[in-house]
Amino acid sequence: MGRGPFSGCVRAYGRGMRDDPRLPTSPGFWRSPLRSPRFTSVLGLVLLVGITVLFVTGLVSYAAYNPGLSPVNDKTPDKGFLGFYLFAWPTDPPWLYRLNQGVHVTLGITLIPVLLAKLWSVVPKLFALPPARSLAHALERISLVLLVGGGLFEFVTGVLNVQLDYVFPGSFYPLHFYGAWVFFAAFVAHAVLKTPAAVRNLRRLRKGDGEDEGDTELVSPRPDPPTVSRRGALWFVGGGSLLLFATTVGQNVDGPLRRTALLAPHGGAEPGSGPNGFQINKTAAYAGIDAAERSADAWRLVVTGRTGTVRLSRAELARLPLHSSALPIACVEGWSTSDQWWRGVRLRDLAALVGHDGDPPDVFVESLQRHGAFRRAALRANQVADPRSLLALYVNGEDLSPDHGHPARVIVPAAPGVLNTKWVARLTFGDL
Ligand SMILES: Nc1nc2c(c(=O)[nH]1)N[C@H]1C(S)=C(S)[C@@H](COP(=O)(O)O)O[C@H]1N2
Ligand SMILES: [Mo]
Repeated sequence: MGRGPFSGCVRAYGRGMRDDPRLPTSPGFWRSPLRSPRFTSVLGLVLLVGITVLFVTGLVSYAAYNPGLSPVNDKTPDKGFLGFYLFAWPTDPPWLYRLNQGVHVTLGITLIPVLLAKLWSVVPKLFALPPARSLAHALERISLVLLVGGGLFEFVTGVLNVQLDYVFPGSFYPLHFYGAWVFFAAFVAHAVLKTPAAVRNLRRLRKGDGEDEGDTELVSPRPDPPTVSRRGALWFVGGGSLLLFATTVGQNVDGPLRRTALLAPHGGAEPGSGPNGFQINKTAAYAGIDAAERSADAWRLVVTGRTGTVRLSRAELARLPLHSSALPIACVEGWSTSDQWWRGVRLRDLAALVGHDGDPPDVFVESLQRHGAFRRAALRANQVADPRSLLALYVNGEDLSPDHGHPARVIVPAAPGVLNTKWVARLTFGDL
């Protein structure tokens, strides 16, 4: 900094802003007696665990799409080395994606009050002057911008996607994926710096003695009289989380409990109250499926493989050996069904029809649908080979309804809903 009269003026001005309790840049502006390193520590440690679980389940969810298999599965094609961890998604246990995504979305929603309380508890630091005391302090504050901005961004994009159903057509995945890496990098740096003191604060809190450690600037120099204890405030935050949890988690089970999911788009009354009686993601009308194209006269399944192409009517498919599997639908948006009883032709038997006996390859699945991100999908050889993987014609003892994918749909154990293509028209077997 220069030494001229101007810099003296800036310093005096800065001091004024720090001392005038009408301005948020002054510690005296912040009156809540609740703010303290301990209060922040408790919330921070909850987020340390919770956000780590969110990050891991989020990355796992991306792997479940098998994005490395085919560009049609990959909603984040420019990821580069950030895809280093991808692996071939297994088919066991069959509830794997249901659990992963249920945890990811339910926990994310449950943590919202904790995140907001944590941000509230440190907000005076956002305004603290001087903006930077040293290079290290400047770097720390920049990392906090990434931390707070990244955290808000991830929670907002996640909630909007779940609640408003693909509000960012095509772009939710890259936004949420890259946002997660930025956020988590800042989060790790922050956790390394802050966790030791937070743990010590929590120990002292349990023992009820000792001084707070850490950012004493969090403590208001002229607190208002307390209207609620810190413990009471923590219960309030926890109660808010519990309420969100209780009104969300029901979207993962069929039956009357689903109605408890008051805040979830797939809670409440079952949209699939028709013959098949379970949740529908996109209806046939929404996907632009023409009833005439599904009719017995018009529809043929086109199966292509090593030995050429066969065309099968629905009646011909129904005369092939049929098998049953009890499998859920589990959507990336965090809702799922209980097991449904699917009946149809094994994918590996269809592979065998076109020359892939014994050791089936990958398959590329295309639907009648003409537009939309999920009209086609690729499945890996391990998914095709699993005897529970079906091209289903029936569900729960009835013909598939138009909304659940009539004439035929894919159902694969442990796969995300996105890979269970409805209104299938074409299967192309071969290594992708
Ligand atoms: N052709 C096609 N198949 C599709 C979709 C789609 O939009 N088009 N949506 C997928 C998604 S995201 C999910 S969660 C499941 C939902 O199946 P359901 O509507 O039978 O419950 O279907 C999948 N199959
Ligand atoms: Mo989905």
